[in-house]
Amino acid sequence: MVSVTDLQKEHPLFNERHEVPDRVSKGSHISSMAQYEKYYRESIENPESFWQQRANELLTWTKPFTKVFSGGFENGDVKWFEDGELNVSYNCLDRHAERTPDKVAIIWEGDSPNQVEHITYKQALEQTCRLANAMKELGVKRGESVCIYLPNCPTAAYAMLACARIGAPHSVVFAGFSADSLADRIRDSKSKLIITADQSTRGGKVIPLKQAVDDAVKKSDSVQHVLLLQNTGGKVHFEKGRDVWLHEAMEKQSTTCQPESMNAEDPLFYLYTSGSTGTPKGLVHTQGGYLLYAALTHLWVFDYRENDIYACVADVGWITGHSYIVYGPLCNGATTFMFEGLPTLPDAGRYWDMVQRHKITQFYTAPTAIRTLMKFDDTFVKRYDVTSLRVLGSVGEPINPESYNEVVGDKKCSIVDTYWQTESGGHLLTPLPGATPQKAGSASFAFFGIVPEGNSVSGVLCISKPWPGITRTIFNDHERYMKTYLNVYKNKYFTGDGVWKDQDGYHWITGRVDDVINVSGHRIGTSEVEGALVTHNKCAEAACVGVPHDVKGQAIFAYVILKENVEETPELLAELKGAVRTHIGPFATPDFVVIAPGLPKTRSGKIMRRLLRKIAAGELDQLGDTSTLADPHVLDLIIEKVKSLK
Ligand code: 6R9
Repeated sequence: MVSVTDLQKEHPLFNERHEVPDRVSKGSHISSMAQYEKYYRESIENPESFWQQRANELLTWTKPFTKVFSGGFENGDVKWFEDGELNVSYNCLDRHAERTPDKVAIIWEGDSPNQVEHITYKQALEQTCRLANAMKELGVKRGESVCIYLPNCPTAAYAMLACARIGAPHSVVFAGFSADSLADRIRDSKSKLIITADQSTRGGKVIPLKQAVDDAVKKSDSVQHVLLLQNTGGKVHFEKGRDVWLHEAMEKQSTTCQPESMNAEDPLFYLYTSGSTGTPKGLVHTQGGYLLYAALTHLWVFDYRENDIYACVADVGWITGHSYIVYGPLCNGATTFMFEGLPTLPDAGRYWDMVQRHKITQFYTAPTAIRTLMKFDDTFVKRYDVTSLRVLGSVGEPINPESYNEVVGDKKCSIVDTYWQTESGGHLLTPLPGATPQKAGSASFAFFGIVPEGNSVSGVLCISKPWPGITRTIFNDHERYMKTYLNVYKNKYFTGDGVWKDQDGYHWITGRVDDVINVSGHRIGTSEVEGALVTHNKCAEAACVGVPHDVKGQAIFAYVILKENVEETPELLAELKGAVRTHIGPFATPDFVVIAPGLPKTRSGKIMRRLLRKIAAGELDQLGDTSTLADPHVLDLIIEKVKSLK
């Protein structure tokens, strides 16, 4: 087990703190540790008054709530503002369009730096209303889910907000998922409508979204209509009666649409995520608590101020895009930047070119993108003027922020290493840019209302009090919700991550303690990849583990057992990788596929992944206890095989 001393060795900067730059602290929402501590205490000792005040300051309610909080972890019946009503799209659009109609709500950049759009609050509201009306005409009713499978473009934001406007929970599926994964999600959420595009282009490559939808619809029986965005203009199959061009459907609609008054606890969206076992889970987030949590964390963690240009370069298909491209920033009336291209195109200076051109003040990305860029030379940053930046945010994996801060921030920015999950709706552990002295590699302290508890024996991270943004259930499977999150440790929410707290109270995340692999910040369940591999008719069994990777954080290492009399060939290895691409999507493709002579199993037949992980990482001196193996000889054969490949 990792000890604090090991960690100290691993992080030579464990005890070194970087003070907050004055230019960031001055005028910030939370500008000292004393202020953080005061508010934090209040949020824990008196949560009702803390959240009541924020809910009234940040949100506009159609019916005010009288009750702040009820329920708990014991029965998994957490409720926030349960008798309040509001409309999320009203909060994100109308009230800003009334006050500042011409303020830019969304800046979008496509694959090429020449593709730039500025969309004002007034325009965003009108487009959202037209789309909401079009969805109603196609028969979508309050409470019925809509699947969104779109590139990272303004239409995706309109689609989410249009769903929110009419009270239809959306299920956004990342456009990098394959037709099979899309079909699984449609089947589970029973969506009647899918909003998609003909194609998208990324790095000049065409991605056939409509084709994937056509294939997915064949495997699911709920879909009645497909609303189709003409994006590239490429030729696609068009099924009369089912498919409808989005521009035609929107053109004839009114630019106003009455927002539904929704109960705070009604579902706002489902978002599917991988766990250690079974099929992806449709996590349910609510209208009131989720929106408040996304808005408050956006405001304070990025220290958002009125004239900032805030950028999060994630994709709306992930929770980061939901909370920190769309809901948090728009609820706060911010200008939010959306990026559909690649960080390395036309060259590795793309992000910093965008920062210079748009005068971006907060920049939020995943460490993997920073690591990729740091492989290139500094001049890709240095040739641009990035002095508009105040806050550099990071999410998805631990980051060593040295290079991010020194090269990009020139030590004049604060780094916020934000630790959180799809389940949490927003940040759980994070520095506050104007207040928290940085320790490189630590997500530092709890956000307001969050009570982290490291179990001192195993070092797992649990949270002991409900917060407004927590997922309320797994769609259609509350039992699984209880089992996965709330019944693991009594009366606590279990994150699935390991953690250590140092003598100064800083938290250090040590990674997943379950069979979830984190590739470039994307969560992938080992069981899903294994399931995809065994669909190949020559694969008998598979076991996947994560191995450390310089750029991606972790890479997938797959051990495959072939059926009898099947020979290993380079073509077969390529086909096995292809099976994962087809069943999940290209981002889940294993970096290594090794045909193994067997798998190390206990006498009760459980695969000992711990051993497979050590072998994959080349840590043969750390195999530890192997006495429970049914056939210890298998281990030598696997080691021999892996060695022969290196
Ligand atoms: C927002 C998001 C969640 C998992 C989480 C943890 C890892 C996220 C991290 C981090 C270390 C950070 N993770 N942020 N690990 N430091 N700052 O990424 O959601 O896709 O659900 O992944 O990502 O393992 O449990 P999601």
